[in-house]
Amino acid sequence: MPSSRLRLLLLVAVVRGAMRPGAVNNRFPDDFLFGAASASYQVEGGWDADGKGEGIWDRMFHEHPEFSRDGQNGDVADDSYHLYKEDVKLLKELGVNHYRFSISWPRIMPTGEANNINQPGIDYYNNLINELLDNGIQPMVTMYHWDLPQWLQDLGGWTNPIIVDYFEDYARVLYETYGDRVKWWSTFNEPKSFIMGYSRDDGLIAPSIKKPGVGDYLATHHLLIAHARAYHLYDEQYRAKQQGKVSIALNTDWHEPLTNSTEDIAAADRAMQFDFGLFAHPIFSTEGDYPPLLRERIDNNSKAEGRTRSRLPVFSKEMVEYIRGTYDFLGLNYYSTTLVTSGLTGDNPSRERDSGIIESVDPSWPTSPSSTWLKVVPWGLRKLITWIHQNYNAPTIVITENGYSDHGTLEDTERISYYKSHMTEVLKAMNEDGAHVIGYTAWSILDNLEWNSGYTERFGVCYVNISDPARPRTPKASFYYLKNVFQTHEIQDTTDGSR
Ligand code: GBE
Repeated sequence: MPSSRLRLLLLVAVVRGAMRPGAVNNRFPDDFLFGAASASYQVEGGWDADGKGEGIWDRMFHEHPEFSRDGQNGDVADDSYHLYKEDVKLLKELGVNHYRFSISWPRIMPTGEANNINQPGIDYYNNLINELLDNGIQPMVTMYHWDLPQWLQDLGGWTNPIIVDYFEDYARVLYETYGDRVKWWSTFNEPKSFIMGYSRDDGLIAPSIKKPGVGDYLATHHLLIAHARAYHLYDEQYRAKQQGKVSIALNTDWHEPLTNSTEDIAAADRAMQFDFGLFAHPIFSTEGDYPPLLRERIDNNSKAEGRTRSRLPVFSKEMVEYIRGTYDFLGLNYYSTTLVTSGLTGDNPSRERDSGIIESVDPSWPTSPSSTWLKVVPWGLRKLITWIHQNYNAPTIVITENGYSDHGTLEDTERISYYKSHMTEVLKAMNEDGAHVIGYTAWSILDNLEWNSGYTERFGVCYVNISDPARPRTPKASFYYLKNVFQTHEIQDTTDGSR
């Protein structure tokens, strides 16, 4: 029996809406949306099938096979271009509400230009969408999960302001063609990840442009405008008729101060602003524009480097207003957490150096056996959700990715623990911190091409045998575990994926 003081506190929390009455941390609301995710380059294959154009990842891996840890690339991948009906069968068996997949821009527009449409590419996504709907699954579509048409990259890709027009044309084709059936749109997946294609000094991320502290900010600037264009286009021409939602999927690690010193607390805040605020503040904050802290630091550093203008481009007042508020929900991808202290590291200049932070991990955190970066820190997800809730106007959040990698075992107990502990933290953020989370999407339905890690790092709840040209898929224990949760809306205590 709770003490009367505790009962009073609970009552206050319920009244203030900070808690769902009767909610417990192992049960999701009845209308909560469960799903699974993938991305075009990672699963489709058919890299030049039926008139598809070359994408920047095709170009990079063909020129640099050594950029892949096991020599695998997206030429065939899971062959979902041909096997999509099998994928839908698995998704149905898993019991998802939605399938989050991305459209390959060069598959439907080989050069990226809207006057150059590849009909078989258009048909492929029509078939996939119709197959999903026939099986009671909602398509949740990402417009851009990093596979830019090479033709547009040859013009500078995301560093050329003209890309914004091309992206708007692309978005128009998508709404026009699929918007009658697609009600969930994300413009971009993980800007923080793909802008590294314009900055990393190892060139491992397509298009391998090594311009740290310049190329990445330019790309950021243009993708934010492109996002807003696609949002306003929907608002002005499609929303009334199609009644869907448009947003963006952002990712970050949670950044925890290394110690509770004032300096480390400030450093952790800087890390959050550089990794997340850079993209979130212009769209989700009350004031809009880049975070003032970034404006100040990057402007100062640029001045000290003898530049006449900041490496972080400037939005006009009109543009700040144009971008601000362009969301119907916030898509959030979370995998891991880091510890942060202050210090200078990285290329000079670089976004890393501008941020003035040094990251580490706690050696006691469990690690994925196949990953260099994935430490298992479930509480980081709750802190992240709650931080977003408090800093960006309590947005409606869909967890658009969360998942765990290993070498591909079918008895994937660790993956089950990962899902279980992370879903529990989502519930705590909802029930105890009042965050508005309406959906959770597992990454990934299938083992797939994990970018530079190839198939050495596998995130699927289904195993894919890539030695077999038929690419057979086999559900892992985690598949059955998630199926149970998705069906009952209750987090099961077992870790054996009872079949
Ligand atoms: C997401 O990225 C992606 O949306 C998805 O496509 C991907 O398959 C999935 O998560 C799993 O990774 O030591 O510098 O080489 C840094 C997650 C690389 C964010 C890995 C880039 C995590 C950003 C590692 N990170 N990624 S290192």
